[in-house]
Amino acid sequence: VVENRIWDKAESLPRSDLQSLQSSRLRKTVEQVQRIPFYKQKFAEAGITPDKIRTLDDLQRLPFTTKADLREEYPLGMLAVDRKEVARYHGSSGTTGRPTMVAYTKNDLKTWSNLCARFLTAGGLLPEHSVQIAFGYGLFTGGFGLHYGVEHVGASVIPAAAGNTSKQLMLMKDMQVDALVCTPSYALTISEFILKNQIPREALNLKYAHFGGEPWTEDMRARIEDEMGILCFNNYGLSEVIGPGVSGECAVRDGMHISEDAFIVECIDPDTLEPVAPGEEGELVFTSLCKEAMPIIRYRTRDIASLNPEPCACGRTSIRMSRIKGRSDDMLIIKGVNIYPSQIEQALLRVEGTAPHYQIEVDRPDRKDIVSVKVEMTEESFSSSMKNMQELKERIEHAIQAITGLRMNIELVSPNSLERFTGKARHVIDRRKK
Ligand code: ADP
Ligand code: K
Ligand code: ZN
Repeated sequence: VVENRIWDKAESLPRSDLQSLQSSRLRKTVEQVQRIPFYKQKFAEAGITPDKIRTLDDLQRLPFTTKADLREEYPLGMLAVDRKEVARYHGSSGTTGRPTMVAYTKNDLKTWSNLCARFLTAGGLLPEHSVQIAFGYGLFTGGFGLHYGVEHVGASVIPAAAGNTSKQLMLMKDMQVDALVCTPSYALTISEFILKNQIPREALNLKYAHFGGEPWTEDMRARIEDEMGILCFNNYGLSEVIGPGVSGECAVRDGMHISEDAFIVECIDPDTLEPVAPGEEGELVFTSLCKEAMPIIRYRTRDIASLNPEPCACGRTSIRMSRIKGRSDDMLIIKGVNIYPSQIEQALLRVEGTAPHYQIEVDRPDRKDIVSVKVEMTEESFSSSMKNMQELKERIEHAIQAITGLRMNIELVSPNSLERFTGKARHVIDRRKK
C-alpha cells in the first residue's frame, strides 16, 4: 500500500472553483490561439469570435483539432509565440506515421514538471527516493517529462534511458533504486530478465513503478506486480497535449485523475462527434488551459477510454479516466467486430503456459479476413507433450473467444522467438492495407 499524498492543492479544488478557473482559462486560451493562422481560419469558418466563448458550455461550439491538422501544420504552424520564446522542442513518437513537433516555453516546462510531480507523488514518490528512468530520452516526451517531474518532487534521477537490460538491472541493484519508470512492455522485458537470471528480490530495493506510453491491462499489472513484488501505477499523456502528466493514478488505483485545472476533457462518439454518457467508452478530446507555446483546442486523441466523474476516496476532485483500451488506429475490424490488441493481452494473461508475448497477423487473401495470433510458449509448455500443446492451443482459442467473440488461429511459437520491446510495443501486422 502507498500513503495517500497530494502534491498540489489544485488537485483537490472544490468542483465549482475548478470550473470557474477552467472557464477563465478557456477564455484566455481562445484569445491566445488567435495568433495561430490555423485557428484564426477555423474560427472564421465557424463564424465564432473569441468574445463569444464565455462559459464551459461554449466549448462545444469550437472546432476540433486532429492529428492530420497537426501534420499539415508541420513543423511549427501551431506555434502561438515567437520562436525566441521557445525553450524546448519535442516530437511525437510517430507510432502511427509522420511525427509532429511540439514546443514549450519556460513556463510550459514548469507546468509540465508540476503535472508529472502530481502523479509521481500520488504513486508514492518521496524526495529521498531514487528513480530510474528507462524511457527513451530524445524527441519522445516520456524521458524528459518524467526526468523533470522527478527532480521537481526533489527525488533523484538515474537517467538510464531505454534498453541494455542487463545494465538496467546492474544500476537498479547497485544504486538501490526505489522506483522505475518505463513502458509496460519494457517492464515485462525487465521482469523476464530478473526471473531468467534468478536475481533475488532482496538484492533489489524497488518499491514502485510508473508505466505509461502505451495501452496495458489490469492482468498485466497483476502479472508484473506479482513477478517483481512492487506496486505499479498507470500514467497517461500525449505530446500534442503536453506529454506525460495529463493524468495518473492515485493510491486508490481506480482510474487516472485528469489534471482538469490544466486541461478540459471530453469523451465523444468518434462517428457522431457527440458526447457519450459518463462511464461509456468513447474518444478522449483535450483542450489545454495553461499552455503558452502550443495551446490546443479540442484535440481528438483517437484514444478510447471512459470517464468517471464520481468523487474519489483520495480527496482529489478531478474526473478520472479509465485505462486506454487502445487507439482507434490500432483497432482491427475483423468480420465486423472491433478488436484491440489489449484484448489479446488480457486473454493470454489468463491462460497458464503462455508468456504474454504475441503478434497478431491479419490477412485478407480471399476477401475474407484471416487473423492469426502467434503466441509464445513458456519453456515448460515448450518441452511438454504434443497433447499438452494441443490443449494449450485450445485454451488460448477459448480465452480469446471469451473476450473478443471471435475464433482466431493460434500459432504456438518457441520461447523467446518474438521481439522484445524497450519502448512501445508493436503487436499488429496488418497485411490487408497494401
Ligand atoms: P505517438 O502518438 O507518436 O505514439 P506520443 O509519444 O505522444 O506519440 O504517445 C502518446 C500516445 O501514447 C497516446 O495518445 C496513447 O495512445 C499512448 N499512451 C500514453 N500513455 C498511455 C497509457 N497510460 N495507457 C495507454 N496508452 C497510453
Ligand atoms: K533528493
Ligand atoms: Zn483518487
